[in-house]
Amino acid sequence: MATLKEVLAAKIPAERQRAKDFVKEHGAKVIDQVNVEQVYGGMRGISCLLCDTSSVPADKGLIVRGKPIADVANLLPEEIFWLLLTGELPDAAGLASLQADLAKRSAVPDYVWAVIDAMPADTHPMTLYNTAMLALQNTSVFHKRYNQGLRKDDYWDPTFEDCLDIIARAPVISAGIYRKRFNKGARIATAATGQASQDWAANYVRLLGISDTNGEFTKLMRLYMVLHCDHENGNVSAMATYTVNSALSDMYYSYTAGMNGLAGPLHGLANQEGLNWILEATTKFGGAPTHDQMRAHAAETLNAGKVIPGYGHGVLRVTDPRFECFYEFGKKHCPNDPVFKTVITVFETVPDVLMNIKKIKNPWPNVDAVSGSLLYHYGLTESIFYTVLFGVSRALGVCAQNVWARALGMPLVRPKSVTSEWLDAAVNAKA
Ligand code: AMX
Repeated sequence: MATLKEVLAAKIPAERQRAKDFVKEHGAKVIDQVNVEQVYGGMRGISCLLCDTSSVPADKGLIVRGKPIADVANLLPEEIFWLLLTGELPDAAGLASLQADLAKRSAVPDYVWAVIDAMPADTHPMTLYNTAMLALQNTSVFHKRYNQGLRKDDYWDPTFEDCLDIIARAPVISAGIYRKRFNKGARIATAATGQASQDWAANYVRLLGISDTNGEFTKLMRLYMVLHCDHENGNVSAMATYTVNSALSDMYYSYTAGMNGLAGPLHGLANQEGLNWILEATTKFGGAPTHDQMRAHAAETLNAGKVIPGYGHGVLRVTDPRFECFYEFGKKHCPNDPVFKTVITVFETVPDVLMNIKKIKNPWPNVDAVSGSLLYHYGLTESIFYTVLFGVSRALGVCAQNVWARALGMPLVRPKSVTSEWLDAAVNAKA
């Protein structure tokens, strides 16, 4: 049986050589161009980042290492992490070794809890989560080994070590935050070393302390952790992580940089906002709204100059397949839940409303339009915690991306900015 690290290590030399040869042979070939609109438009659509862990074609949505997300949605998040990193799935022994390794690494030092305890009780869970993660920076293997003198070819190795520590500790930290922030009682102890009988997401459910008598919530959490794992490299959290890591800031600095971006309402916070927007409608109309009431609710939001959370996307131009996976789960397990029923009503009305607004490029739902309703159904009702769950899952993707970035020796990210004056001159020169 080969461990994840051994499988990965075996792949790196060939990939490194391939990248080197590719740049040598094709380095000067033009693959894309930049127009003025893109400079003013968040660099939308410029193909200029390498990411092999996943891709997001506008008409298909998330593809993980060549596999459409719906085809791998029933796998465990640890299997997906293995896939993201190696392009392969683990055998049973490999998976068990990864689960045992994660369990072994999951201890969180006491001082981290003291930091959390010192923060104001009403702090947003994302701030608590990021602070705790950043507080762990002094445990970074990369930081330590870099200071001792590390060859560039070896950067990936301590980055991998930090990534596994982050993934192992993320559920423990976030569950501890959940229990404290929402007065759920004392933190639940992690499994003793060597007793890792549970998978990563099932263990997370146990640590959160949410009752799951029929196992459905655990199924949902496994799915949740898979669906949010990665979304290529151009999104705010992945690109922020990648940019910071390119400066050889270790993964604690890098991952938390990305998570600060995930905390924005146009990105990961949309799952919190999405549920709240639906609950607002049910409160306003005294129950599950009718289609007409939902259209009125949408119009009111838009007229107030706000966005409809969970709808639209920077890249996608179809319904997000991650939405579809959750939607199927809801239809199977909680079709009569009033909040989930409202998600259905929104799906049946809002795209038409948005289609009538010319500037909106994608009227279809993204993952954040539905995820909250399912968590809510199983008793995880504190919507301000939802982005933390997203962040725990996203650790899988950004970790895999940056282990590979260091393995390939990707340099410091440093695009060129231009002044308005320069742009003016460039446009006039073309004219
Ligand atoms: N409701 C209202 N207006 C919307 C909208 C929505 N759901 N989606 C896009 N628009 C507006 C934009 O705000 C923009 O208006 P502006 O020109 O006045 O600023 C205009 O339509 C054009 O936007 P776009 O090109 O279609 O999208 P974008 O690439 O600029 O933005 C996104 C993408 C996701 C930020 C946007 O669709 C949005 O704000 N959606 C709601 C928030 C959301 O669901 N975010 C989660 C995305 C997925 C994720 O990261 N988790």
